Amino acid sequence: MEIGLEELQLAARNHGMPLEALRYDRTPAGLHYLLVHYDIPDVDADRFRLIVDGHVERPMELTLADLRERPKVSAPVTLECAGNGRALYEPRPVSQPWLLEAVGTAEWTGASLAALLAEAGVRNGAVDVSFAGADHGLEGGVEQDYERGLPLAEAIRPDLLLAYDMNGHALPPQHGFPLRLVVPGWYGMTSVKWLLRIRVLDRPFDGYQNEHGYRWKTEDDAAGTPVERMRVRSLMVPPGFPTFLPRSRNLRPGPVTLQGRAWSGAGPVARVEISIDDARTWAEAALEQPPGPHAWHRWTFEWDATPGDHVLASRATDATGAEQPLRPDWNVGGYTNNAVQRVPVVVAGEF
Ligand SMILES: Nc1nc2c(c(=O)[nH]1)N[C@H]1C(S)=C(S)[C@@H](COP(=O)(O)O)O[C@H]1N2
Ligand SMILES: [Mo]
Repeated sequence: MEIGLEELQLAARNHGMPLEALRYDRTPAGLHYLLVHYDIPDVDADRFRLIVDGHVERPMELTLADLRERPKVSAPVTLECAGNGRALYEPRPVSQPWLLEAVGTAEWTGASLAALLAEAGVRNGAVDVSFAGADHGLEGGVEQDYERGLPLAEAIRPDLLLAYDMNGHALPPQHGFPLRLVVPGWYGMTSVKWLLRIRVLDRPFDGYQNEHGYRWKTEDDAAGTPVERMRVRSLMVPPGFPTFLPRSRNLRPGPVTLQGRAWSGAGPVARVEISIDDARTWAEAALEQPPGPHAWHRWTFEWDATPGDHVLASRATDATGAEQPLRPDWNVGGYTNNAVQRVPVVVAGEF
């Protein structure tokens, strides 16, 4: 099935992170992947108010200045779109046709969500917290503001941020100016951009993006299970130099340092293995400490490249023992494809 114009339209708006940018600990803002369901909304920072209401003792309304006056929290956080790898499924679910590059790690700075909720006073009986953005659209036949619900137990984790800065500067419009939620460890859809309203609910959130969107299922009419934490994954900085089309990789013979990143929403990465023979045999890569508990690890692997054709691959295992599969795990929405990446290379003295 060829990529259609409707998918191209989405792909042209929502760009990935060029994989050579895996070299940076923190992805420069313009290289960070981007995913916008509807339009980038126009939010006036001077008139902006964040509403905190619902099942709380003290509803709140905060300006940006109020938020910036609160204790600052900052952390590098790896975000990945749940649809990363969708275009590699067969058949390909029709939506944003990501290959492998829907990932990035920015330094997010803002106010603690847990502290704000504590101040608002979550009442007994609360179960979910919903986060609504300023962007509006029609999706699956439902007109909606982009809104996601999160179980209360996740919302009061100490590491969730109401972020107003990305890499030390005010959020760019496309990444949620003036305020966004950042939920470390979860796929990106939970980190609501252009955040306007936080509602504490005494019943499960039943909005479209949780009930219909982002459900893992293998049958169209099944209810499925919610897509939540990022599965363990590793990616490689494309080695050598590309052929313009088809973007295959070319290398000279001799020693070369392969490098990349690995992450998991279930905790630290325990091991990265590299194969240079199309996933037949594996050898362990050197794994570095991540720049923060919710940021990717860098890995390196010394390879003495020999002339000929090779297929390189990297495979990560996280602290829970979860390992990247060799083949993708097909599902209706095209989510959570963490299959091992294959990188064909040609090694030659001359091309
Ligand atoms: N309000 C709003 N928040 C949103 C989205 C959106 O379309 N609207 N997209 C989500 C999805 S699917 C992802 S993967 C991340 C992407 O964040 P980024 O564009 O800053 O990389 O934002 C999430 N937050
Ligand atoms: Mo996403």
